[in-house]
Amino acid sequence: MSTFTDPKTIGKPVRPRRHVRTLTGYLPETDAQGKEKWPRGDEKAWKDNMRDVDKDVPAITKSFVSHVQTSLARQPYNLDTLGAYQAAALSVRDNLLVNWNETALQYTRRAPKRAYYLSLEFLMGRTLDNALLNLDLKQPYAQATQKLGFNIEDILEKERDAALGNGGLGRLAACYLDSSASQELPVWGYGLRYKYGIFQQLISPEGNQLEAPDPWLDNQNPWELPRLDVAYEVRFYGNAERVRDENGNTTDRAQWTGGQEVLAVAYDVMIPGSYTRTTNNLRLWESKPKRGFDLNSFNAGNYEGAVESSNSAAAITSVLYPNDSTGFGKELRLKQQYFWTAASLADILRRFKNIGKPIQEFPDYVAVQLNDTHPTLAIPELMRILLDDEELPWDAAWQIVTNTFFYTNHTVLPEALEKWPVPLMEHLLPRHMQIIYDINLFFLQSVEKKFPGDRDRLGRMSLIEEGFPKQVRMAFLACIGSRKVNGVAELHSELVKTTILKDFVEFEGVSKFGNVTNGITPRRWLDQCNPELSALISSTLKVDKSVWLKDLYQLEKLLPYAEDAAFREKWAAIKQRNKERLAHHVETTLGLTINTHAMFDVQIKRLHEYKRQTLNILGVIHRYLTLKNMSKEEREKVNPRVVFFAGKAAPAYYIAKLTIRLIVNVARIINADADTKDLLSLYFLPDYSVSLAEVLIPASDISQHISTAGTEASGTSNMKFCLNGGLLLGTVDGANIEIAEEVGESNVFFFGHLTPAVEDLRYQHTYHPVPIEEKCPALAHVLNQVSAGLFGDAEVYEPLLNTIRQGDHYLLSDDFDSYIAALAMVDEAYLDRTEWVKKSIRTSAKMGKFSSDRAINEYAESYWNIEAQHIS
Ligand code: 26V
Repeated sequence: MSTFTDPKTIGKPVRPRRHVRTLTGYLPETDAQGKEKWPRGDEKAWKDNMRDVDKDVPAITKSFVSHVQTSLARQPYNLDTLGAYQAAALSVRDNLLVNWNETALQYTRRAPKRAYYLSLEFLMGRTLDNALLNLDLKQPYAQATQKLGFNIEDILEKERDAALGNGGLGRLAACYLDSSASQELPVWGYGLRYKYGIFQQLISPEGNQLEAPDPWLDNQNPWELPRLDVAYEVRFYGNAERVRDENGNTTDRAQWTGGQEVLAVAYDVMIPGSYTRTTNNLRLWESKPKRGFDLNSFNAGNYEGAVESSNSAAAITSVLYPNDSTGFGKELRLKQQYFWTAASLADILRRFKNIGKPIQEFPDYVAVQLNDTHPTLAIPELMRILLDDEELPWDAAWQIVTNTFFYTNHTVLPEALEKWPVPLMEHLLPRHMQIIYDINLFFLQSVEKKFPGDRDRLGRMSLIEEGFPKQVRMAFLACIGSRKVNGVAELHSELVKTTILKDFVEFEGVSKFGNVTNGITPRRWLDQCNPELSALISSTLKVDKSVWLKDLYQLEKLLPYAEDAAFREKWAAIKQRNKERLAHHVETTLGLTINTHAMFDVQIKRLHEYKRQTLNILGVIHRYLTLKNMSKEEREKVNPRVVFFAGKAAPAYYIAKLTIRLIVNVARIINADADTKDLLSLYFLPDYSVSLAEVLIPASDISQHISTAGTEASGTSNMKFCLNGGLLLGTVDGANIEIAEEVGESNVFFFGHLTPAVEDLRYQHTYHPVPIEEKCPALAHVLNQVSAGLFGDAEVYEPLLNTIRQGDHYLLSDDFDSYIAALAMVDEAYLDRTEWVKKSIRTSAKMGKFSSDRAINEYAESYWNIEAQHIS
């Protein structure tokens, strides 16, 4: 397709064609009788030469060398490890393609109901190791590359993370894709192909976070397949004019014309299942100008104007928004959301139409999962297509829409609920704003019918929040436009029903609202990141990992081995080697030496006030001050501890950035204090990523999940640590609660106030504040030491400390004493190493529930109504 304007059409109105190219490749061509024309030519010539998956070392070696020679155009003598990574990746990709093509073909032939996971974020991390393990090809690839002079682990280290996400929400999407393929479910992901993923975090000499762009595509990406033949036009701005009927009255339909049109081009990423042929697809959209060049402007001598449209179109998918904090109100972010939902729906609709069923049956073939409210525009977009293009009556269209979508909520924090200014929506998406007003009108009429005269309720439930400007409440739109709504852990799902969507539960009935507790893929988060533990489990259970990795409840059979001293010794030795692996990593990347005989205490997650990294660092300071006051004899009884932090702060989140600065500077002081450094040291590891998590998690003795009760929807790293035999120190929040239910409260360290107390405590802070000195002297002392400049920059930290002294919205002063007591209990428990290792084994053994296979099967059965498709 030419990206240049055809001079003949300049200035002429062109009826927009949404779908630029039809993807013929997916549907086998048929003759007049409907019989498939395949194969063309000599069937034997095809079949004899079709590639299969390479399984043995000679075939793999041949494919590797052939990619070095041809795809990479390199000579063996100058091939470096990066080149070896590229050759290995291309060779693995060939294998994936065989399965991916077969999967697509069989789905097309069988036409089962499919589910689509719409997520603005997919935090995939690295692919090569995961693909090798899922294909069961790691051993032969290690052998083949070894023979050619490379170490497979060095090769794997060369890959850059695909970091197209901020945190838990994006990593969850990646785990769900792995589980969908592993469970042989016909599920595709749809997202955006950002040129820059989450920023790289640097730490300045003062301890400030600095951000640098993440040019992850610079070295080419062997894992994506550009599909230049799959492209859709997406419109922004312009005018929406209501269509009138023969009597001149306005109808539900409209024509949307003018404005800016850009192209969405598909890039496909193969998602291999574990020990199955099923290889699903993640389709990422890139924005391109519809016309690369405006010939009119160019001819008029306006070169800059001529390229402008191409710049603004390309900008849409240039960068991932790094905020899981703000970002609402930013036109480019809203453009991303519409660009992606419009292209994805057009693609889904085209695939549905290829089946040849009437549009009314759309929900029988398609389920669309909305990962948070980011893709909520898919609801008015599908309405627009059904009303304006398909010319369905309103009720029929709404019936289809509300049977197609499912909405997952990932936070109840009021400040995190997405709202878009009405003037911005009217400007950018005039037709969608009309539709939203219409949805709201019909919806509020039905509310009025059920609750006559309840004006407060209408105001509370309106999709439009009054104010200057008015705003569209996306969570409400997602809720009423979906078949079902779910939260991501039991407590969180209850909070969704009793707080933000309470009125909607009263109106629509409670059965629409459910829970699917999050999960994690044990392939990446145990087998890949902790191969020794995986091998020990297989040999102990005498079950091949291909079995227990896909039936994680089998880990329960480890329980009796907690009583077996020889097994405990092996278990503990693996933990020790993982600690050494982490220490080695820190030594080689940061040049720091770590005491691997200490307890490793880890908190790694996005920096957020509600996650309370501040509570942790203040606890570290408290420990330091306590140690300083001890006699030599007293110190000898103390359990050495190394505390690790890692995580990024949103670039504009001032308080979160100050917390990082405090951590870095506390580390500087205490790591240099000869009195205490053997007993307490502290590291902030910069640039947290999926790959760094894979090294940190298996090395942890204890990890911290210490959000203010009721604020962390689920958490998923808590599950990863526990699966790897780390114990959990946490509040009674999110999935911590369900972890404790599984492993037993005696195996976790809980502290802090419970969710029902939080509201009252906040009320007290606001209306009856008690000075910190009175309420929590230990905390007051710590704060005063920071204020006095013990860690330098006395005045710099005041805004951070004042969040606690004034208002204390996240209740640090209420939970500090019980937090310190819980840390003391951890110390005491660690002294009895035998008992500790038993707890570690029991914890890991009870993690079956938290496999993302369990979670994805719940979505498949209770939400999407899709079935597994075995690919032969
Ligand atoms: C956004 C905001 C914006 C304003 C400030 C506070 C705040 C807090 C969180 C967010 C992110 C909302 C969506 C999200 O990422 N939720 C995370 O989803 C994970 C997967 O379900 C879950 O494990 C985490 O607990 C939840 O925070």
